[in-house]
Amino acid sequence: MVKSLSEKIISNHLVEGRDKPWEQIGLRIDHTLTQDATGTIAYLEFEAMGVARVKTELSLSFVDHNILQNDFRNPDDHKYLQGVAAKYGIVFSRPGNGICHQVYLERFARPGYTLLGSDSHTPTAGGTGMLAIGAGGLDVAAAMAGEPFYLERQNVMGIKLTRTLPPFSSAKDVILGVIGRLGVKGGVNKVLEYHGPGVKALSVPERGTIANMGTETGATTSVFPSDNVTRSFLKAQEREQHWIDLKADEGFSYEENLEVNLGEVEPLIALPHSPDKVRKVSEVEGTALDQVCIGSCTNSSLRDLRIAAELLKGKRINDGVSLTISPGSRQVLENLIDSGDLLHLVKAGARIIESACGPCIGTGQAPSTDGVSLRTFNRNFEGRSGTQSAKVYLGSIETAVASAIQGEITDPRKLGKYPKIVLPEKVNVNDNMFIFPSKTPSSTRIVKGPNIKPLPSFPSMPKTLRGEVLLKVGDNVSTDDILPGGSTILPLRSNIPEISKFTFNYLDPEFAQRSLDKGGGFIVGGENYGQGSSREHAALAPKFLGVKAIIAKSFARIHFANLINFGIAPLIFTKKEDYSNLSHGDALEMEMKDLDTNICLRDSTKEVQIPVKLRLNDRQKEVLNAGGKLNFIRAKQRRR
Ligand code: MIC
Ligand code: SF4
Repeated sequence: MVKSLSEKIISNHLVEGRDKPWEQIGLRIDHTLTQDATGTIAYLEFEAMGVARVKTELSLSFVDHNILQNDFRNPDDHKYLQGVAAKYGIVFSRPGNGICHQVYLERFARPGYTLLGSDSHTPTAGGTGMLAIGAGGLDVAAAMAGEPFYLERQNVMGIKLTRTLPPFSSAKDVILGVIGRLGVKGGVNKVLEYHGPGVKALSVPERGTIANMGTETGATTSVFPSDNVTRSFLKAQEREQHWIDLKADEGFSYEENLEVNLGEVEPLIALPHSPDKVRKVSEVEGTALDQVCIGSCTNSSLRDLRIAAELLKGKRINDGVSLTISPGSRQVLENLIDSGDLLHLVKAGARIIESACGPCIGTGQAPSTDGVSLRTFNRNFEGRSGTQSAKVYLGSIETAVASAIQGEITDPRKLGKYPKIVLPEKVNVNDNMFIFPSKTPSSTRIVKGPNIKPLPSFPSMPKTLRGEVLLKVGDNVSTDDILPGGSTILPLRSNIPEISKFTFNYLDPEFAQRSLDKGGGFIVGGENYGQGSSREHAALAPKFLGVKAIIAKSFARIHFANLINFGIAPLIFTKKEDYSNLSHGDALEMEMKDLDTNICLRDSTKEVQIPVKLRLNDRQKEVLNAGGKLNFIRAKQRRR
């Protein structure tokens, strides 16, 4: 039977469920990764599982998000993570070593393997032909403890690439085009599988850019074949032995198809405040800019920064613009130093910042009031930059450089001749910033600073849910809306009671107190509720405040799983029109006894009954009934 590339990897890792079609399947996870902003909670959860050593082939813990050290809280988290890594057999990537996805791609990604990461951009590694999926920290902790990762039925969408990119169009424009076509929820429960003759014209970092931002369609993952380009990339990283040849079988026909003629790709840009508001750069040319930021896990590879350096060589950025550059990894930085490219960037006026997430998650470099910022990043949700009134555009390296020089959004094709860069056959590899697990784990001391609070515990699901509608929101509410990032809130990621106070901080600053005062209640959402980040805090904090169920038109995949993992019922309107029948303050009641699919929600304020659905499989029901996955796993261990 002919198979797609992702199905081949699935078959090799299937521990539960049938091979095809993909129904509920359990997958063996080879590698896991965490980052510090989701990692502290994930490791507290892992510790609570009582496992002596990780059971994966390789687990990694990165520090790249909360690297500002304004007080003791972030460095305390780093220390805790380092201790956990040493004790439980996890490789620790020190702060300053780079962004998890970029570093992982360079040093660890392996064609044919599975990776589960507590960050939504984990699919970046799909650029090397592996099945890399983002999930909540608890699912990653469970994978480290040897549990399978469960996945719903997925559709495999084939994206055929033909021809080659013209000068000044790049991988970022390819994926912006795909996001523009699919929208921010067009990829939910899909695997985007790239194929066709155009694939070979893209380097692995360019494939990484495309796979990275597939997340913005809501897709579960994106995957590229592993070919000779992959082989050269791994060889340059001194890892040729990890290469295998991997592609979909000849004659495989995808359930859905999309085609991108690379030869026709033009420079594209996403307008504020959503990655799918995609236009041609030429349509918004002339928009004045205050800031240009180059970096993030989407666009900060050696390829990207060498292009930026070549284009900025001998030029000076515009007086009205601040240009920041954060290299994706220390390896990228070292190679830029070695090739002399860093000098061109510095001389042109770029502010070089640490190899980390930085401005992407709003830790530093917030734009000015009403500031307009063009970023090579992947998300531009309102307020994410740290400035509520800022307008953030997303574009390619080429567009960012042309715009930084001109001080306004500029079509990069105006820069003249496209530089030809040749990536080194062998890069400078330096693994000094990794700390490998202790050989004497029993002597490792785990230090928990005062901001690291124990995980709250929650009771099992009651038979009846009662309460008020605490908040009603519209479509595409992101996890940044539910639990924002930024340098004030991020240091509280290890402290659930404190971080909970910031739930819906910008949309409804009174939400947290109201929820506590009313003993919890319900949230009503539109389509794609919980899009964006994998942060389980967006489920954990509402749970802590007493939220019992979310009633929405549809959910984003990772957030849906996180809600179940923390014992919040994710209910879907049976008839979408009923969304307008529920109002803030309505008193609701529903029976959860058997966790049936069809549930009747009684609104005693309006005296109406609204049918809703709880679409869960048996395992998810058990988890929800137990009051969350941690209770469920603990109970399972007690039975063993
Ligand atoms: C993001 O890009 O939103 C983050 C910050 O990397 C998140 C993880 C987090 O909130 O810690 C993600 O994408 O999962
Ligand atoms: Fe970090 Fe931004 Fe990538 Fe998230 S999207 S991992 S914050 S660089």
